[in-house]
Amino acid sequence: KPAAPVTAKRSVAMKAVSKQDELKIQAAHKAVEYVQSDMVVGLGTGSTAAFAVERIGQLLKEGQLKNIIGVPTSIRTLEQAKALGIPLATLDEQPKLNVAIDGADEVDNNLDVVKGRGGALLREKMVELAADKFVCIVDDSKMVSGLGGSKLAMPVEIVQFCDKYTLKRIQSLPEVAGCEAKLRMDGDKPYVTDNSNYIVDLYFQEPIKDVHAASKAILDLVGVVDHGLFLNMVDVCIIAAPDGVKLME
Ligand code: ABF
Repeated sequence: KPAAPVTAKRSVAMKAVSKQDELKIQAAHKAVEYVQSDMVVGLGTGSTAAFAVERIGQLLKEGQLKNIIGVPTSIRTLEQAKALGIPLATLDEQPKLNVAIDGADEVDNNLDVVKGRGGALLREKMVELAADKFVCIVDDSKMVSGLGGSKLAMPVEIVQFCDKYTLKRIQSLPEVAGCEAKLRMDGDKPYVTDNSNYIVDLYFQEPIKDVHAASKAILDLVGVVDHGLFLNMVDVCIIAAPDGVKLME
């Protein structure tokens, strides 16, 4: 008998679930349909991905999935998956994944996405690039006509050494002209990623004109580790909206 879905009333978190969380749960559960027994699965980070991790844990517990190995994209997700009893590995041990499931901050019509507002962009990109299929899960609030268009942050992970220098170099790139760059803070200290790096958040007034040029120019700067533009990476995007769940491939 198929497992009962985790609904608003039955979320493991057992907290009041908002309408938006309901959509995230729907997208997450649809994505977990791509997971079959004996698969190595990339486990994303963020509130939407957490519902997928929770679902995988539930199906494993109920015996409907067997022999899954999860590759977490952050320490947060590692801890969640561990608590759910999902067997885990690193990319060193499992360099080839069948599927990875993760959320996003912005998705455009080409299925190019911005990720990393949760700070896990580097591990997410490494894990998701190693997967045969990357399934991106979002509610419809994440859809944009051009990346950068939500006016929220596009993150860039940088080394700590001379962070102000690197921030200025990013901000003065013609490929991201007009953006405002801010060092991400955690209280009165810079936010530190799982990889002991800092994050510079870029804020755009208009969508980025050429995301491929921006991606290359940012990555070419020494001192930059990676950025939140995930281009040509998503195989399937599951978008949950009040009128139903849509798939884009
Ligand atoms: C991860 O979580 C990130 O890449 C992205 O920044 C964030 C999305 O979080 P949420 O699902 O909570 O909106 O997928």
